[in-house]
Amino acid sequence: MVGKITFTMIKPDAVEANNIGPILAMINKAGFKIVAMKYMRLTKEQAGNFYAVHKERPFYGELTEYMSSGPIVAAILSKENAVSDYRKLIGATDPTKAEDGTIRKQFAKSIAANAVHGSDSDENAEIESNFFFSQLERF
Ligand code: IDP
Ligand code: MG
Repeated sequence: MVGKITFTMIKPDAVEANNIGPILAMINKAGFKIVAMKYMRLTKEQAGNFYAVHKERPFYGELTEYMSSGPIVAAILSKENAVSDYRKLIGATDPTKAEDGTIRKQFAKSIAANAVHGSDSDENAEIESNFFFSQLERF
């Protein structure tokens, strides 16, 4: 499976703005299949564990506060070159720098509330998928 999956979250800003449906439509249209999916709210502690790699960054507190501020959709997606193709589909972290046609260009509100998460490597796609889903929850 290495190279074939990535992990995503539809973040609280996009859920609040009723953009779950349009974002899932873009994901499917780009050729990704949904392997696993759940609708849930992270505690601040869980968000802190998920983003532990960013612990030393100045925005860590803001990020974990924000990611636990409302429900999210977590999902595992599959496709050839899933990680890099999904990073292209979501666009730059800062939506003002994201290209036209990307999810963040269309739906992100700010650099923090930027609509979606996408794994940055095959290794992290595995780690992040395992953080949210058991084998029994994958199809
Ligand atoms: P990525 O989501 O594009 O991979 P990362 O650098 O891994 O970007 O940062 C993780 C998340 O932290 C971003 O998606 C965004 O929500 C938040 N973030 C990144 N940089 C900033 C910042 O400068 N201010 C506030 N939040 C930020
Ligand atoms: Mg990242």
